[in-house]
Amino acid sequence: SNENPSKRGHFIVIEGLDRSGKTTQCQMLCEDIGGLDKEFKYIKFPDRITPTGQVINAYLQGEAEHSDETMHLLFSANRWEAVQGILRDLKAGHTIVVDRYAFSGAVYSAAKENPHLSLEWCWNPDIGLPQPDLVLFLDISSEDAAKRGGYGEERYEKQDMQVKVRTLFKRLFARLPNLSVKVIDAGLSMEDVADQIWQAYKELDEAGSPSEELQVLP
Ligand code: NYM
Repeated sequence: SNENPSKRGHFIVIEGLDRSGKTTQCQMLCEDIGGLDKEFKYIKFPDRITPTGQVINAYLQGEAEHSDETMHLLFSANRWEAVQGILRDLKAGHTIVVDRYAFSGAVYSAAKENPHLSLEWCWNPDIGLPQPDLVLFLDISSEDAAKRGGYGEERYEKQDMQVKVRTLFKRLFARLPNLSVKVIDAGLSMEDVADQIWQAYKELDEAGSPSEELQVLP
């Protein structure tokens, strides 16, 4: 139970390419946090349930066509509509583990063959979203990711796209020097990746509670 209920929860994001093991690692991290008797919430973007999420889901599954710009802004809106809930939960002392966030949002769109979608343009609509206390980037080469039973059938799940996405993730993180990013080799075993994530979580937790006032994405 929470020793000091006035302290806000941690805001943790797990990012990575498709097939990097993000979702499994989010689940393992949540279980471990729950095992410490701490309250947590798991969020995944895109949230395919909301009205924007349903449009996104149809698009990803190839059932609907929309312009690249429209889709980009819908992915961003899908995060903006979650902000109040995130702030409320953090304030209530719950740690939030997020599966993909604004970083995926910027790099997947910027990886498209569309000169209008520069990394800068793609980052802009997410400026002002709550900034995570910690980003865990599960880094895996697209070759190793592809070996894991191959990509799925959704849009973007192609090797040439994944190569660009990986490069863009690194470029984006380099542009955000005040963001706490930990790069984890996702080519390691599931247990080893989970250990490194747990280590990073404990460092964050032991560093004392994060500043009460959440920063926003610059
Ligand atoms: N994706 C995800 C984007 O293109 N923009 C975004 O803002 C987000 C959050 O959606 N291939 C892409 C990355 C994935 C796809 O994500 C679905 P997931 O985690 O496979 O459900």
